[in-house]
Amino acid sequence: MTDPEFQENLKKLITDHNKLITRRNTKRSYGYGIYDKYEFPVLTARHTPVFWRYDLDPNTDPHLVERMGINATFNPGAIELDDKIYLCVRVEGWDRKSFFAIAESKNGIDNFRFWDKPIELPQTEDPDTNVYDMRLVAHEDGWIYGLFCTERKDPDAPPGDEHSAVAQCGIIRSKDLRNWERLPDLKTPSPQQRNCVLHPEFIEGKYAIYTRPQEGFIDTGKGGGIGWGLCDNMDPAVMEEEIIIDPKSYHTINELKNGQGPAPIKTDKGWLHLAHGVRNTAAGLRYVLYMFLTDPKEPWKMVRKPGGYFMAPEGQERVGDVSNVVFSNGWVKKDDGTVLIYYASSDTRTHVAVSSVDKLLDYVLNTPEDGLESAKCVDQRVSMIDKNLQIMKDL
Ligand code: M1P
Repeated sequence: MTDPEFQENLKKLITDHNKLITRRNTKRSYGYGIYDKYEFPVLTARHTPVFWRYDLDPNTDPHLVERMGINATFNPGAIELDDKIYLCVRVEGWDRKSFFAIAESKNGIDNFRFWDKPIELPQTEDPDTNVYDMRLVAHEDGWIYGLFCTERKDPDAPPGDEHSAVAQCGIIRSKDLRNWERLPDLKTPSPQQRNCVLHPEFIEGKYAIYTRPQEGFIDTGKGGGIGWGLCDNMDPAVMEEEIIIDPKSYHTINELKNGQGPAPIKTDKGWLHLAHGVRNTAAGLRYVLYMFLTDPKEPWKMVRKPGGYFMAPEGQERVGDVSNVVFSNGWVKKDDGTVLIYYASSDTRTHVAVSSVDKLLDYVLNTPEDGLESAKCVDQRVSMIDKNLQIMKDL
């Protein structure tokens, strides 16, 4: 005979969860004219199914405690298939291990629902300790690829060092997001890699991959910028040469390191890129998003890069497990030119911001480039102020 209190609590858990995942999302703010943010995060730890977290058997979980809690749902890869938006979410358990799970929604703004089970990621001979930050790409070869970061303990870490790891780019591919084939990890000239992203088209008949080389696990050393290289195949993917297409740079939003976000969007003016830039502060690292445009035929060549950030954490976004962070590795361009930008705040939750290719191109092409010196930045501002004062006089 089941305890009535258990039944009551279980019913409440399920009702509350349903209410949360079916809640309507509404536009929140005037996002500086470039994008609209939304009132609620599209995914939080509480959006994960109740049956992922609780053991619903009253014999083994009589007090209905959360047996295997979820800590965060963030940094999703994104793709549109058959008129639905799918996010491949970095889900992190209370045990600090991340894994991937697919959540789907019809409008991409609300009503995201996780599939019943997380992805059971096939392993290579060298098991992953932790996996995160999937970039989903429908490549012109017909496969959907997922490039992600795989982390394993550094075999050369001195005794007592339980922190150092080796980060590399893991690769999976699928036709339906359900059945995944694991390929060997990407090989590059760099000892460590994070933020690797497959370019959606062949370049010179080869696979092209954005990288983020780094010398150590934390310290990027001479690396730390957005890299680029070509591979003959994906199975295995071997990159002989790697160049830096967007380096880190002194006293900018990416002076410590940066990384490609999702795969770039193709436009008639070139490839639109979203990336993250990191700087150090007395309060710790600050992650913001920025954009740039590269050449339509030679996507490794920078065409234009506005100065400063495109998006920074605001309000509740500033607080979380790793505060003062916004990060994006997923966006979707719809047929009508709308762009759904999925970004996570403070390594805790996932949000959506909505823009369009036209607005993003306007932002990238017409926002002043970084003046790199205060006086030059004042010049840029004063020239706009002068123009505006004239306009205001004529009003
Ligand atoms: O904690 C902030 C981010 O840190 C890493 O990004 P990067 O490799 O550029 O430093 C990643 O672990 C990312 O998942 C995380 O959001």
